Amino acid sequence: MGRLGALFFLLGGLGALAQVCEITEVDSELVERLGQRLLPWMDRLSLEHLNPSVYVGLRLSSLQAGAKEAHYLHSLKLSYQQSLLRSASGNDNSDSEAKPSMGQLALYLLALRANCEFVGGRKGDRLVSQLKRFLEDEKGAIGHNHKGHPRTSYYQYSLGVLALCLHQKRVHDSVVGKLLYAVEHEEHLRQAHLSVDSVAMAGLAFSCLELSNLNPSQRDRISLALGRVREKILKAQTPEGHFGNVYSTPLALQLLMTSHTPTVELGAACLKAKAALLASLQHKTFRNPLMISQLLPVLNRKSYVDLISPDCQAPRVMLEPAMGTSSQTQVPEVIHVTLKVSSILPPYVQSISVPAGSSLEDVLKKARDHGRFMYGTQASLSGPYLTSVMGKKAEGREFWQLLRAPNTPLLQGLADYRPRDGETIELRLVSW
Ligand code: B12
Repeated sequence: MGRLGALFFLLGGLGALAQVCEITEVDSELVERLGQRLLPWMDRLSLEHLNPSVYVGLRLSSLQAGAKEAHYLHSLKLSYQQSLLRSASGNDNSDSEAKPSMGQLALYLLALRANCEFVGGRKGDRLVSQLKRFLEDEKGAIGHNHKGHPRTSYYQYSLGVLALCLHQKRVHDSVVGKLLYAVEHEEHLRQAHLSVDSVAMAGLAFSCLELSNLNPSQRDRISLALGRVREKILKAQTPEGHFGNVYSTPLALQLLMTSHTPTVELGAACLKAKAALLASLQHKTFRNPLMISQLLPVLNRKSYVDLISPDCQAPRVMLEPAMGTSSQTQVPEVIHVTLKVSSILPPYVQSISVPAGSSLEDVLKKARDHGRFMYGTQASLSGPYLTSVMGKKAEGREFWQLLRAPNTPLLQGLADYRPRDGETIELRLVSW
């Protein structure tokens, strides 16, 4: 057999072995280092900073944070229940205080399931009714003819359906129907760069519904939609192996792992994606706690669908805080970043000097404190979200997009992206 023949033989063999989407064991040190990055975030216990996704990610991982983890759930319960129930009862005078959104309420319900709890009692029932109401409102916003859009997004809609399903709460066929329609006519989910995340979240919701059989009259449509989701995700694989981009790959893998229909294509695609993810872990691509929280379950071969019947007794390794690295005494090098805003009149262009390693948020702060630049942000589970620039607020379905000139959308937000010397960053008001 020639060399080429041997290669085909080997690849064929691998393909034949790898049929379902299996994530084989990952170097435990690598996983631990990833988990350690979550620990400092778990000390931030205000409503603005509490992140139910972090709790879910940790509980579905091979790691634990002992008492810190229990305290975190306790703080989540206090803050979320208080603020959600207050807004439900109409006794809410705290307009200035952000209330958890539909998706955040859904993630909170996931966190309860991750601790093997079912929502129950009077307070629990009110949370369930609130989430059902949110979904009904969103269904209304999409409209009978499916021409409208949810006020939040199909991603949050899917999270809502998933959360109720995990708690064995049935939603009306017409609510599931809107999500089915969106996947069947996928242009509704095609929101530029983020279609893979949204499709994967819809798939996780369908996968839960399929297993729980809560909407039996839609069984066949759900199975077909799941097939479409898988197909779409597989088609979105990049030559490096990511599904969509590096940050949508964890959710995509969570979804693919729920598939029990083995195909050679599926197994091979997952092997490639795992290799790509491992390579990015070496490069510390995953620093954002939300992103880490979506990845950790995958590295432990789990998905959100496992929250149907979570294993709360599974042994998990205790996380120890990372050793501090020696502080640098050298004066850091200064870099120059050009900040550009063309969506306003007159356009803004300014070169800003910051220490090397600064985040884009540091650049914006410097431009504001030492010039005429203005911007506003809003806290989110992914970090600070840019909401306004030079007094111009993104409204409705607009957002301030972050780009590296000339035209490359950034894959990270203000707090995480670190510009290089000489780079031009554009802030552009666009519709999604
Ligand atoms: C929907 C969505 C959007 C919508 C949000 C509007 C809306 N009404 O929903 C739009 C299209 C506007 C958007 C924009 C961006 N997004 Co986006 N988005 C998502 C998505 C699919 C779901 C977010 C969500 O609803 N989460 C659930 C709710 C409960 O959590 P939440 O915190 O309350 O949700 C809010 C925030 O997530 C915020 N938001 C959305 N995207 C981003 C990105 C960042 C960095 C921040 C800080 C906040 C933020 O909008 C949500 C609604 O208010 C995620 C996918 C994922 N895997 O998480 C990507 C995702 C979070 N987005 C991402 C990115 C990169 C961006 C942009 C920075 C792209 C760009 N180059 O401009 C911008 C944000 C720029 C800014 N102004 O700060 C990445 C983040 C990767 C990372 N390293 O952290 C993700 C993971 C997608 C991906 N695979 O690349 N996004």
